[in-house]
Amino acid sequence: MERTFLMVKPDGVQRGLIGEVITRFERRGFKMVASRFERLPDARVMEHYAEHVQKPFFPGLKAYITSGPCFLMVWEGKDIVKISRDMIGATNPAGAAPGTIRGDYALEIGMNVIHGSDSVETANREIAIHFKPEELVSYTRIDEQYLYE
Ligand code: IDP
Ligand code: MG
Repeated sequence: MERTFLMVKPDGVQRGLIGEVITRFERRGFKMVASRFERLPDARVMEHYAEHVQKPFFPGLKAYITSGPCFLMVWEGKDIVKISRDMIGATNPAGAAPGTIRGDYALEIGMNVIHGSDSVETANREIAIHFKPEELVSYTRIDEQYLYE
């Protein structure tokens, strides 16, 4: 079953949106398999955002993402990488559709509430950056027989 890395960013934590984010993914039928609440250490920020370190917005992004604690999660379910990106919405909340997390709760590209992996390959890379294999919990949710045909 496919897995992805999701993270409520410091603005989402400070604005009390952890529960809202979890609720949306739980109700869709996805299953949380790992979580951690922490302030990201610099080394992991560089690794996580390796593709962006040379970009002009990176200093601001690094200051933002380390400005407070984040809520890190691994979730599992059918097609979760694509579906979670659709649920999160466009990177710039100004263009994010209503009904998406960014479209409902954010206004600015530099304060967009949540991170979600953009491909299965990225998901596997990001999960490995933030979690040890033994931190991922395998279990069956009791409603799976009514989620999957
Ligand atoms: P994504 O989060 O939708 O995958 P990416 O392009 O991977 O978007 O960018 C990672 C994060 O970097 C964004 O979520 C946002 O927080 C920040 N970011 C991206 N582009 C900009 C920008 O032009 N200005 C400020 N922050 C940006
Ligand atoms: Mg990205």
